[in-house]
Amino acid sequence: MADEKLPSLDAIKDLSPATLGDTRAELVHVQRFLQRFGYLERGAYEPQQLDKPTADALRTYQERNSLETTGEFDAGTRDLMTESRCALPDMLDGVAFATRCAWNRRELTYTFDIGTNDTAGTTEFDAVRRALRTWSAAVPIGFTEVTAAQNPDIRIGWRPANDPDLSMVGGTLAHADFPPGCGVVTNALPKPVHFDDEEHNWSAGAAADSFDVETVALHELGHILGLGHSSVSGSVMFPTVRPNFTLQSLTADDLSGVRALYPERAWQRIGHANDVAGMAALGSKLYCATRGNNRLWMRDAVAWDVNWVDIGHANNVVGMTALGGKLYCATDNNRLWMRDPVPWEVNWVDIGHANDIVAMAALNNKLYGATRDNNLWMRDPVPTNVNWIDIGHANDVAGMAALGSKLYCATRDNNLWMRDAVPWEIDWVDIGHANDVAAMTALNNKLYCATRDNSLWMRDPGR
Ligand SMILES: [Ca+2]
Ligand SMILES: [Ca+2]
Ligand SMILES: [Ca+2]
Ligand SMILES: [Zn+2]
Ligand SMILES: [Zn+2]
Repeated sequence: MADEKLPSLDAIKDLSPATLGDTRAELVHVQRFLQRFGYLERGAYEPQQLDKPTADALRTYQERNSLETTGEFDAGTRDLMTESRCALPDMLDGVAFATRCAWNRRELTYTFDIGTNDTAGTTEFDAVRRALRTWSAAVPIGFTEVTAAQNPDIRIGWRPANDPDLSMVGGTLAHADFPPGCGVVTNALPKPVHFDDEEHNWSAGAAADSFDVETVALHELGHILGLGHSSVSGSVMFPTVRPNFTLQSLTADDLSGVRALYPERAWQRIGHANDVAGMAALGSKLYCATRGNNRLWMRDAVAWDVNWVDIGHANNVVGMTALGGKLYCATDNNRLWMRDPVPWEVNWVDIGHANDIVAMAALNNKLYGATRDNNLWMRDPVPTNVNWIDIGHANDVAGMAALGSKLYCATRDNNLWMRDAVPWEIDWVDIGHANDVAAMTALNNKLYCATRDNSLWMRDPGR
């Protein structure tokens, strides 16, 4: 993006009103402002004169920013133009845009480089981390902090005003860029989130003559996710910001924009599954145990309704999973059982205890169980009685599955959660909804669940 001919906001501030046909040297700064932020095409106007193209650009600027659309340089226009703002344009190629494009993945990484001495210690980084959490709480996007050596997607730091990738000289405070494929600063990674440390004071919270890091970071991270500037005054994505001010939560306008870019993954109904007490998946097959009649069933893991085939008994099941060519189930008498997944009746073998299980999953040679007392446990899938190890919490679980390196669970409050399958306590992240789940499993990069209304569903894993 060309940075020559930066507007002087001081020159704009001192400029008296101008109307169509007026010619004054300082008007060139108004024209440079309009050009810099996408309202006026380079070379398409007479410098220093409020000509027709300049009047049209003023009108567009006024309309977008809820000002009276006079097409003149008036006091209201002057006041807004001289407010501090984001360095990214409002329009591109003369076109206003609410969103640019989305990332083609939903797990992003970031790193910090240089902080600012305006704030104590690294409190500015904490403020940016809070802004990241605000966005990831609103849409199924995850941000993980990594080191600069780990190829981060986003690199965050403070810069001189004359920032080499996009100048922030003058009233512009910060800039970011749009996702790969629709960038205006760079299409390489990492994408920048840069704050001008030279010309502005930064603070954590509202402070006189200072800009709140979290407020500005929230705005810039909106660009990183693909949002453009909003014309809704008071929204996070509105391009201007005042000192001594905070806006640390998303408005309805911001939410509708970002949710259009990153919709929640939907469950697709793929058939029936009546009265399910436990579900597992192995090879290309789904297995389920049914409650009332204590039977075990098998069907193909295909995306349409097919019949379940009865392959034996499965009495009083409270949780089921499959691993390494075996089916496992926990029963309401606190026992754990194993059998081959063959399509005929065989006996289940008792391989130990499994107390108060509500759901089971299996991954990478480990069995996982969630219990009624809201704990999560892990044990080896050996045919002997071994101890389960407590690896954290799992509250109010209705169904559990494992896939890749992740555990998934559906809870009785109809949410779907994900965490790493690591042998220690970590938080579950909310990745959407899963209504009325009776049992859940996973296979070949899909999650499956049976619901209490006897339907079988499938969706993509992850956020
Ligand atoms: Ca600092
Ligand atoms: Ca600046
Ligand atoms: Ca500073
Ligand atoms: Zn911006
Ligand atoms: Zn930069």
